Amino acid sequence: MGKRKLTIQQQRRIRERRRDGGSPSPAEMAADRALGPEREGVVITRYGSQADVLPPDFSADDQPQRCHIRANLTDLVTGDRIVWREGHDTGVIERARTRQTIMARPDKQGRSRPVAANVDRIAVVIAPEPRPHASLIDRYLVAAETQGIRPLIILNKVDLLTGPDAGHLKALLDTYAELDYEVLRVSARNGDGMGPLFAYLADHTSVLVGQSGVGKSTLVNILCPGAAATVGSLSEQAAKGRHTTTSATLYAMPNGGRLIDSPGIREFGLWHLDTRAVAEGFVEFRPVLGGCRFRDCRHLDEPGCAVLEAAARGQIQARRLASYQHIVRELLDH
Ligand SMILES: Nc1nc2c(ncn2[C@@H]2O[C@H](COP(=O)(O)OP(=O)(O)O)[C@@H](O)[C@H]2O)c(=O)[nH]1
Ligand SMILES: [Mg+2]
Ligand SMILES: [Zn+2]
Repeated sequence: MGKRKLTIQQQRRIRERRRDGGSPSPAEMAADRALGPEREGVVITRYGSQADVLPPDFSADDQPQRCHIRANLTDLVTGDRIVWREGHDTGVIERARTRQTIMARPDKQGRSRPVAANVDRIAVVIAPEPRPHASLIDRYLVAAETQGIRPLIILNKVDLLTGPDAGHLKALLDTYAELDYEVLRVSARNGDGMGPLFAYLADHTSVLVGQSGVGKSTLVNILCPGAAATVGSLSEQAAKGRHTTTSATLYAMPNGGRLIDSPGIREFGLWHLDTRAVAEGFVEFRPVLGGCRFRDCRHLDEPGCAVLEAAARGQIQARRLASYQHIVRELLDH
């Protein structure tokens, strides 16, 4: 094979990319020759038509390669598995592998925008300060459950746990423990409980969700030594006001775990769900969901509702039912 000739495979690849199916131009052939062989990779961060890429088994010290994204791969996001080819300066992402999961948020027009792919652990972070809203926790739990992911609850800032707040918070967390949610108590400040958290996230791709100020970025920086997530509410507010699309980043934990830090993950919620999916997301509703008199029961005030009856018997916590009804009423209002 001559030095200046493309392999049949390279020619086919170039032809496939061209809308008219014509032969590759000399410039296209030259560009293709400058690229390395196809490799498996993962998207670290997306920047418009480019993305930073690393091999799937990357570690914290590896420098990502900037790659052009082929025009047909419009919705690639952080965490996506891809096939790419190294270049001198800029590489190319050729193909996307099938996703296992996708987390999305609404854009300004209310359309679903993917933000993170292949996440298989979602941790809801709360703290004594800012005070947790139980209904917000429920929202995150439901959003995770509907992805088929059993979420973990992290109580961060246990170093601040004193006085009457401690009892209030314990009662709240007990209600989740009753529902079989794993609850880990940690302090990013003094390192308490970080060992079990590391272990829980090992070999998984995780995201931390939760209110601003609970310590998500601080935790990311401890869990992933190479990360430089911005800590502090001021910078977060500044980022929010800038209206730029803040991009998610995939970081490596030393134990093989991966963590996606996404400023937009706060909006990760329920806006795209129907009432049936929300009810399914309340795990304790599941055993009775088939038992309502009406097949399309929304469990608000319908007669013969098995969920309302279970709540009346004390089988479903009143607070969780109220939370469910609040979410559904909001969805129905849209
Ligand atoms: N006392 C205490 N403060 C913490 C802890 N973790 C984070 N913080 C502080 O909480 C504030 C918000 O943290 P940040 O990571 O930006 O929260 P995020 O908005 O959830 O990303 C910062 O001032 C952190 O220093 C902790 O475990 N204990
Ligand atoms: Mg943050
Ligand atoms: Zn019902």
